[in-house]
Amino acid sequence: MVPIFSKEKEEPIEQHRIPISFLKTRADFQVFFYGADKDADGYITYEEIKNVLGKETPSEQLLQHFDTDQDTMYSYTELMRTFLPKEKYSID
Ligand SMILES: [Ca+2]
Repeated sequence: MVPIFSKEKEEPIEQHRIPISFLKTRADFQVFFYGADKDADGYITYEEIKNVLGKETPSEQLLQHFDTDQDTMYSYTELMRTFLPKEKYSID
């Protein structure tokens, strides 16, 4: 018998986030993002994230789930959703 449906469950990963001890507020996040975005194009790479977060850097495999458009670059919005609780990232 060939199974029609995969048994693997899709995790609703967008509901999760990755807490970082020194990223608690939008101000913290802005310092992190603009500090990491050396060429100021609004996108940072995994390596740039790693340079700033150091040993708190999540694994590349885990972080890839938050690269919503799968372009291997992390935008401000993508990372805000990764690191901040929802009530902190509403755009005003
Ligand atoms: Ca992206």
